[in-house]
Amino acid sequence: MARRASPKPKNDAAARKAAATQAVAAAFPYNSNKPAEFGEGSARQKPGATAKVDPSLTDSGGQVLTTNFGAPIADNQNSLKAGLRGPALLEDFILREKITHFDHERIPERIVHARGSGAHGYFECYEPQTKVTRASFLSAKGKRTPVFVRFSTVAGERGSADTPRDVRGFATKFYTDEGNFDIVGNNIPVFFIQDAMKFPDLVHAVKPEPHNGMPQAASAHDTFWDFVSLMPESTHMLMWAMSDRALPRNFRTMQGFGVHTFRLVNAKDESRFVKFHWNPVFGTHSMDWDESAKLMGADPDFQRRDLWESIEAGVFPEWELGLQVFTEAQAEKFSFDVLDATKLVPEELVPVTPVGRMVLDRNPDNFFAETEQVAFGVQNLVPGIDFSNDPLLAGRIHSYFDTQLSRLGGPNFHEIPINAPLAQAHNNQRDGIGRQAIHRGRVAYEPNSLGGGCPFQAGSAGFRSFPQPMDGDKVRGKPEKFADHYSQATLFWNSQQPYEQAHIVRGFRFELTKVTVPAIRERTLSMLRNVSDDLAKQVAYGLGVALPKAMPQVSPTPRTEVKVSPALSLSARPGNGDVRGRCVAVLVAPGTDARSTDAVKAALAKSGVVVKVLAPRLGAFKSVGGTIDPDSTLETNPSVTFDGVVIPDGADGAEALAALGQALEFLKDQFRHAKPIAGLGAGATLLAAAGIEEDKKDWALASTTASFIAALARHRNWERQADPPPV
Ligand code: HDE
Repeated sequence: MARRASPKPKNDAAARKAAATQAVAAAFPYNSNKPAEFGEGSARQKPGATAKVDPSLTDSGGQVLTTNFGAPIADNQNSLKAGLRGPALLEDFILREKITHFDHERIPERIVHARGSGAHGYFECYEPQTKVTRASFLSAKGKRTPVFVRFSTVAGERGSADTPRDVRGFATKFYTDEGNFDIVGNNIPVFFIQDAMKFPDLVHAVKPEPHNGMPQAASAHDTFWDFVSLMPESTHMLMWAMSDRALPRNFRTMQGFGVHTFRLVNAKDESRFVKFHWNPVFGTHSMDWDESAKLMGADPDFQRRDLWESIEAGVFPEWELGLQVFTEAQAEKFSFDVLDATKLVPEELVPVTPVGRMVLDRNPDNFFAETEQVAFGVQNLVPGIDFSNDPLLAGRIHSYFDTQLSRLGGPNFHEIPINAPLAQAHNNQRDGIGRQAIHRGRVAYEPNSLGGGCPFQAGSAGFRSFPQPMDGDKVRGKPEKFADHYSQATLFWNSQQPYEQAHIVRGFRFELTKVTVPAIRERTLSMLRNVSDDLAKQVAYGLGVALPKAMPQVSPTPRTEVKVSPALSLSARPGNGDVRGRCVAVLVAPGTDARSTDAVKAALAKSGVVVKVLAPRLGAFKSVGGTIDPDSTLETNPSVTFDGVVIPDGADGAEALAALGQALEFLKDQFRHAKPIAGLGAGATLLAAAGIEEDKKDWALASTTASFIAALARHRNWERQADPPPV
């Protein structure tokens, strides 16, 4: 049918239409079709010398808006309609493309470790480790390898908070010149279970209960404790999970562990066992439970923010990679089985040798593209590193690749830029959803003559599995030493400082109080009796129950060659005294001495501390000795987000703050959470108003800026804490 010419509009209708079009344009002044003068992101695309450079980095600075297929878009505000007030048209491919893409923006979250944050950086080898491994990234002094690290909680969903009581994931991808090597570790060196067969049960037990979807990101509920109290092998891990290890202050002051025993293989094909350790240069630093609970409301992104802001501020998180290397003959003699992931190798038996350092110096450009799409896998090995027969590890070798097939939508996720190896991959795998590589030529098989035999096998330079001799029947079962569930739990308990033991007791008490079924509490207590009667008694007292009989044991004789291992206490790693990146509040009010405020700000800033001056309200005010211009308010900045607090001199300022409940609460929390507090001159009177008594033995109650900074370097004075807290 011939297209009918539209009737010429009457003059008054045409004028109305033009006016309406103008009105629409005026409502969207930013609807410009001029190129932008600058583009966000361009300043951030400065990968460090050793950082992995992604060829697909996209910067829209100065670019025109287009469809996904490159057609320039004239109007990004209005859908196509039949008349200004008429129906939208199906023909609007621009609208449909935009909405369709939006509809599919989410991918499934990780079944565990859903909430995480990552950063780029590099690993630098100290000395060649060629005696024990032929891994290329450990082969030369000063050799740098780009890395991407993702830290995570385990139980919470992607939108949950950063600071629940939980294990933290610590996954590192090394983009080595021989392919990617991943250490997919945790911040605790042991695990809940010994065999991958139990992993889905463990995760189902800890996740929100299926009938009501609660609680989020918490192990303090019946199903978790029901499961673990029926699985005595989890006792050792429970000791760690109830300790301050599960409450790290931030990622950069957390240890990391490969957990399983792996193998190192050298060029002569000699093999040794190895355990991987990450030790933070800033030292270890954990939180109080009350503090972490308050932080979940005050700033659910607390640890993510700390990582991001530290890197932006140039305070680069740093760890040393340490190896515990031992032979198979040594392992035979240990009282425990090195294939059992509920056991660690005490450092007294095998010392940790530092072999390199890792520095995180660049934030991701795009959270989804990098942190969300990164796919770690224990199966990503390079020549010179191999598996042990740990049955938990065996399940993981399958699980990571498998889960990523569905999470990232198909078998080509290795081509997503954050996952792609530095060196180009060459093999005869082809096609599949989302294929990026354009393979040239007609050969996709091996052997071939048409392609000159390429790509060809690497032979002895390639990855070769260590030819470990095998014997034994095909069975489902466990080796004998796996049956000792308590010796190392007791070793952990005996290696803690008294305040750490008190925190463990409180952890168990808190979680088991939330458990509603008395039999589950009782079963857990009977397990704890096998660790320490002292521990079990203290927990039972808090729960108001009598001590049950100890749980029967398969191997009741404690087996351990080490009675106390100081390295198991967080106090073993105070750090290097560096206070850079620590956050300190300076509380002021009209009457606070402006000179004292300026002096303390300057001294803290000089040490690299992030200072925030907090007042009852915003706006500069005239005070004693000058003007004070606060950075923010007490109302907006809860105490838990700071590492310490200073009250500058000035009697009237202290008095004004003492009349303010927020200021008193602020100080009480700082005190309760064992943080450094300084009352300078008359500022000290505010401490008394908050019920904080002068105590000469409390080294973290400072009266000068210098002693405050020294206390900050020591993190916290846990000795100060009383149970129940006095304030
Ligand atoms: Fe994982 N684990 N895991 N895990 N795990 C996953 O992989 C699994 C275990 C760890 O930031 C999943 O890509 C099984 C121990 C980290 O992306 C999944 C078993 C340790 C991360 C998986 C374990 C870990 C994961 C979920 C028992 C410490 C986050 C999404 C056999 C050594 C990595 C994914 C990241 C993630 C399986 C036990 C560490 C389902 C089957 C032990 C740090 O594949």
